[in-house]
Amino acid sequence: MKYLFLCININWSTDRGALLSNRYCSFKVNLQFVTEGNFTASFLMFVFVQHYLENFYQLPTTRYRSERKNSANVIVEKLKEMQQFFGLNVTGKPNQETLEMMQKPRCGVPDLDNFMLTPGNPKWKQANLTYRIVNYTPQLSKADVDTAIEKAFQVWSGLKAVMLNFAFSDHGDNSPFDGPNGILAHAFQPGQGIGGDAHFDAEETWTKTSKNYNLFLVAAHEFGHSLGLSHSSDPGALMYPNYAFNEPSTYALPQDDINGIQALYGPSNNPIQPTGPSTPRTCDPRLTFDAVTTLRGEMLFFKDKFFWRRHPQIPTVELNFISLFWPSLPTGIQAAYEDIDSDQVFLFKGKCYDIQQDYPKHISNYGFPSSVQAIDGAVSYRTKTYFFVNNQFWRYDNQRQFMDPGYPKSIASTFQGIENRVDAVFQRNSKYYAFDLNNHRVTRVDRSVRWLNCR
Ligand SMILES: [Ca+2]
Ligand SMILES: [Ca+2]
Ligand SMILES: [Zn+2]
Ligand SMILES: [Zn+2]
Repeated sequence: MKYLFLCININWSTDRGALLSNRYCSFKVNLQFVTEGNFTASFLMFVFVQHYLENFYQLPTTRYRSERKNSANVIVEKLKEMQQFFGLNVTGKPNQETLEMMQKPRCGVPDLDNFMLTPGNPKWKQANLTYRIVNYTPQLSKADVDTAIEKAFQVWSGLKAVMLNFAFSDHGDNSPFDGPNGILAHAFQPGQGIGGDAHFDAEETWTKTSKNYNLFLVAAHEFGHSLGLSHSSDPGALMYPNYAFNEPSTYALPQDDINGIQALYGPSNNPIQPTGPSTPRTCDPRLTFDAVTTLRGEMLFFKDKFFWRRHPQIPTVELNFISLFWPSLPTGIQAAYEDIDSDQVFLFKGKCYDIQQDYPKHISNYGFPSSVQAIDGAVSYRTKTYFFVNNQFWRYDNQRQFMDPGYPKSIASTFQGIENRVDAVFQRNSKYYAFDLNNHRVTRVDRSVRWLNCR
């Protein structure tokens, strides 16, 4: 497998991306990335940050603020803990990336630190796990709630525990909810009384779809706490504190959570140990990308159900679920390019792409013969779009909306040193970058993970 990065003249801009999504195939997505709005270095921001750290990082609460001697120092230290947990640049300052992270909807259970298990590792000893739904949300039918909770329960199947209560209410446990968004739910670690119970903010909109917030996904997360797990800093884990949508019908418990639960309750009795999807490691030198594109000055690197987002002004390259920004986009995007003139991003999967919001289109619209099953990589450069398919490439004229005559040509004949298939292509600056990932060797410039700011 080879990477080819064709890189030419991109204008860095601070503009935030706008893309629009679709089912299957390919997609033009229109999405407003979360911004910090008017959260400048103001009093409001200070209160917001303080509140977050009190809730999730054990910053002493308001009551004791007067007793806080070096309270500024305490806040800096707690901020650093939070930044460390989320893999952000550890500055101790409430910079843009930190504020964005703090504004994401999440679980109400504190993050403490990187330990997978709740301190003291409380767990259940009983053999039969049962639960009771104490009350229901008016936003979903009783049957839908039952189904979501049952399915969430089964995510962790094969375990032992005790009677757990699921409640949608405000509920007198000294952890009040906060209205729509923010904290979605919380749960208690194994123990007497309230131990293992899970509570859901009744003011959220609960759904069984990709719309915020999918009850099954939140319940499955809370149930992990009920069993004794605490938060994981793996952004692909179910026990990651922030909410992210994942398709419920195909949901499989991620490996990080399997490791966590097995550390607590031991391996499965099944001769074949369960395995789950792993999160790609950002600086793994063997990392390959499914597709790469620029987007209004940012760069997006797609891999399975994840993507990295590289912003010119933000030193940390953020790994996210694709679904976090585009809930209806499929995983495994195969190619992507930005057409700067029309300010659109086109994404490809199999024989499909889409430039409208509603229906995916067929790649034959570009003039590909029916023998082309999928696009390996695509990039737009000076009114032309180059499509890479196996060892050949096509050139499409964006203005005439026609495939240029004389194509396909062999990749090797034009792009010397790139003889095999291309994984992903993008453009930037006036340079040409090539990576031979088959031999783990760079043919020009640098390793691919350099794009993720790895050393
Ligand atoms: Ca809430
Ligand atoms: Ca590809
Ligand atoms: Zn949680
Ligand atoms: Zn509660």
